[in-house]
Amino acid sequence: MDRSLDERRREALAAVAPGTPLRDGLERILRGQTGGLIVLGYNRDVESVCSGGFALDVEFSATRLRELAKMDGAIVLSNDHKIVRAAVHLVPDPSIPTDESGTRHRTAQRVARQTGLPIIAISKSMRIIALYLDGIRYVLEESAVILSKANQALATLERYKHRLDEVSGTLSALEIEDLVTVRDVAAVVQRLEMVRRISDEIKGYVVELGTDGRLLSLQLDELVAGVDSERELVIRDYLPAPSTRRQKRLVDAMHDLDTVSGSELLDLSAVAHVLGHNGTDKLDSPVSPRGFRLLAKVPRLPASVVDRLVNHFGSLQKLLAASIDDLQAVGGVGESRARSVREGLSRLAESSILE
Ligand code: 3AT
Ligand code: 3AT
Ligand code: MN
Repeated sequence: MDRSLDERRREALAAVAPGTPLRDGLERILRGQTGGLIVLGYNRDVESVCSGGFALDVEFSATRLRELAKMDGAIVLSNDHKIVRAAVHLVPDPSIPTDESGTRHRTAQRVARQTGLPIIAISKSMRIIALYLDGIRYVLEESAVILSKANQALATLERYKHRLDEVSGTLSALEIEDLVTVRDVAAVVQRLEMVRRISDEIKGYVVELGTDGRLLSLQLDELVAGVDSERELVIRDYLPAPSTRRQKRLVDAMHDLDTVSGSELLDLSAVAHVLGHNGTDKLDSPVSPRGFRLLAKVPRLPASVVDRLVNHFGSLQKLLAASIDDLQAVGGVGESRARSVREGLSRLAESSILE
């Protein structure tokens, strides 16, 4: 039950995203200019702050919500969004801090803190829909406003992705020639992480946009297809770990990369450090890949076979030098698969000539 605030925020924003019945109800209240206060969920904690009003047990509809909002007080929805109480006076613990001024908004922020549930306040005077989660307030903006932010982020993502493709192509070429330095690897990981971060931001907008975010979602998927797996493959290629502990170190390195600060991410030495390559002048040290990333580019090769090939040969250079007979010595690799690996690697080698 210990879910991160970010996860709960995305879930709450998804529940009120454009295209949902709940958002339709909120927009009706906004247009009706009555204001409203809505608790998204019913449990013991909510029960303990409810006073007065009346109990209901009716299916949710946007028009019912809007009618009930005409009355003073709050509306309580069950966890599956039935309308369970209306015209309720909420009485949260007055010692809970709040930085709002109007009584509706002070109540919303306190009840959110006290119950852990999302609370929505529709302001009559300011014509704003706000979502409170824990102590934090998020204004639900119109789709057009979110879309313009999202499109800016998408343009940035396109630039980042273009640059990623460049450095990733360079790395492939250097790997074939066995001329890779730590700097080349760090540059790819840096770009992969930048792309991942901006696409995560866009995923947040997609959630907020609901049905208005479908096109954005398609554009995002197309731009970042394969980026997550590429990130893991590069790290597996270059983590300097003894094979027995490689699995654990991979998880650690992925986690460290997730938590690197924005400014550290711009520093290639800091990125190299996360990958386990530290020390002065380390950036110019030569390194060799195990071969995971390039083998993943060979069509129709299952991940289990990739693992076995890398375990058997130990490095990309040995894989490149392997004959069809050598490849067949690996368990699960028959003649046709050996041939397709051989051809796949040769094709990659030819197409990756350095410019
Ligand atoms: P608002 O969004 O509240 O402006 P509504 O469609 O929710 O409109 P209400 O039930 O709040 O409507 O009623 C508002 C007023 O409209 C009340 C009454 O003066 C007038 N009204 C409603 N129904 C009729 C009717 N059948 N004939 C004449 N006037 C009516
Ligand atoms: P507006 O921006 O004016 O809509 P506000 O935060 O200024 O909101 P007000 O003091 O103007 O709030 O109160 C507006 C309504 O909010 C009055 C009442 O219907 C509802 N409200 C305020 N406090 C509570 C409460 N504790 N429980 C239920 N409803 C409340
Ligand atoms: Mn007010």
